[in-house]
Formats: sequence, structure tokens, C-alpha cells
Amino acid sequence: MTDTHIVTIERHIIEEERRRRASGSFSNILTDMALAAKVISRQVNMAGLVDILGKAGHSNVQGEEVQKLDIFAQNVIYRAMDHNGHLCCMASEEFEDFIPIPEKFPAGDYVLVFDPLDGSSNIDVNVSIGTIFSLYRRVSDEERGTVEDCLQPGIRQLAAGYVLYGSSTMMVYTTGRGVHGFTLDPSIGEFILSHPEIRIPDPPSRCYSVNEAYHERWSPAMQRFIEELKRGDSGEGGFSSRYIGSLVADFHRTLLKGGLFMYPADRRSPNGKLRLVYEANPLAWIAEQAGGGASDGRERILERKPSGLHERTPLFIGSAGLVERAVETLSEI
Ligand code: P6P
Repeated sequence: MTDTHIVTIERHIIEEERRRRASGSFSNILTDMALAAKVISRQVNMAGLVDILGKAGHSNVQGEEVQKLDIFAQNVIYRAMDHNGHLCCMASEEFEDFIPIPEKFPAGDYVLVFDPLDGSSNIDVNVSIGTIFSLYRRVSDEERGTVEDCLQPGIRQLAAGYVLYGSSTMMVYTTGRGVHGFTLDPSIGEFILSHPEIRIPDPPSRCYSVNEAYHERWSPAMQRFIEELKRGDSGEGGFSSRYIGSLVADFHRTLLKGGLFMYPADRRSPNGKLRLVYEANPLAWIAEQAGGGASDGRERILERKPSGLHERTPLFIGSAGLVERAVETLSEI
């Protein structure tokens, strides 16, 4: 007997709205993001074929010129959001500046910041990639927003989530009442609740995730920390290492299994590679809502005030105890 108790993401969002006595705007934005995710998922899953068609000089079924997937994802999210009347502005990792809602559409009180397709360089080798997003309430009085609306500290987020385009497509989000995961059933085109109330396991899996090719560029303290994890100084034996090189995939494994993902600063990148606004803040809130932690190696990610849209930050995220251990070790001279 198949379980008929199917909770779609739309139903979950509405039930969360009722619990929070929130306005419908908030829910409509999340629902529009879920729609955008389905459209992007279809294109990502056709990437190989689309490329073949593209190389053959064909266009796709809509007669549109075959686009790079990250530009395609950017346009899908923008078009899903520009007319709904709930946003005053957006900011995308693909755009230098913030994006006011066009004059022809009504403006609202929310701000959406997003990385439309992180890790898109991995698509050619069929590695999972992802979309990451955060929702804030506006802080400026400008009808169509200002860049300040997009530079709020992560503690001001109202919602945060990601979509993982992997062996299955999943959408994971929080609105401050836990973390919930939904798996896309392509046969009915619905995200179905598959991972309610995600908590990072404790004790965590003994797994760390970092690109060890940069070992020589790290600080001595960072080098010491990784050596400690390998040796398993705390007596329970050494850690194993997993690194996919696609942030959403590495984070999703860390969220479900525990462990520690790191993208540290190094001599060449004193602020690391990942973006504070588009990547670290949304994932940090999700990690904390699931009982984990996120730091830049010194301070809590969510308390950092971004100074620029594309500001980079070192990132240590995952099991709270391991994040704390990293911060302690890195603070030692
Ligand atoms: P590296 C992908 O290009 C990305 O932006 C993230 O998704 C990923 O975590 C990181 O870069 C990998 O960077 O330097 O290890 O190749």
C-alpha cells in the first residue's frame, strides 16, 4: 500500500506560514523558487543532450539559443521572481551590482540573494551542482531597494535554502523552525517531503572535506589542524576525507552525515574563495538550524556584516564540535 500521506513543498510552506502567522508574500516567494528549481533541474538533467544539440547548431524545443547553464539558471530565477510583487530587489552571484525590480512590476518588502548555479564547471563531468538562496526583509526606504538591502548580516535572514541537482534533485530550506528536505518526483513534478527536521548527526561521521592541494599555502595552524584530524589525536582514530569540489554537494553530505567542510584562507586567497552573501550565509543558517555551526575561522559567519556583494570569506561549516575545534586550533599561534 503506497503511502498517500504526501507532503509537497507547497503544502509545507503554507503550513509553516500558518505556524509563523506570516504574510502570504513570504510563502509565494519560496513557492516561486521551488518552481524555478524544477525548470533548472530539467535543463541540468538534459545538459549532455542540450550540449550535443547546441554543438549541432540546433536550438532547444522553445527555439531559444542554447545558453550556458548558469546564465539559464540566472534567467529562470529572475523571471520567476521579477513580477510577483513581493521583492524590492534581488542580488545574484552572476551580476556585479544588485538588481532592482523593473518599474513595470509592483515592488514589495523582501530581498532575494542567490547563486543561481554554483559549481557549474562540474556539469561537464556529471558532478552534482546547486542553487543557493537567502531571503531578507528590506531595510531601506527606496521602493526598489538599494545595495544595503542585500548587505545584511546573516542573522537577519528570513529564509535560506539550496537546491542540489544530483542523482535526484533535492530542495532543502529553513525559515528558522528547523531544516526540511524535499526530493523532486519528476513523474508528478512535485518536491515531496523526504527529510523532515534534518539534524546533523551527533556523534558526527569522522569525515573532513577540504582541497588538500592547497596544503602548502595554508597557515601553519591550518596545516597542524588537518594533520591532527588525520592522526585522530583525540584517540578515536583518524578521520576520512571526502571532497567533491562542488559546494552544495559537499555541504549536503556534511549536513546529513556530519563532519566538517572547510574552504580556508591561504597565502593566495587571504579571504578564501567562497562568497559571504551568496554561499556562506545561507548555508551557515541551515547548518545552525540543524544543530551545527559555521565560522570564518575566527567568528560566527552569521554575525559578519558584508561590506560588498561579492565579498569572500573563509568557511568552516558542519558539526558544531568540529567547527569549534577548528576555531580553537586556528587561534593558537
Ligand atoms: P576548488 C565550484 O567552483 C566552487 O565555487 C564551489 O562549488 C566549490 O566548493 C569550490 O569552488 C571548489 O574550489 O578551489 O577546491 O576547486
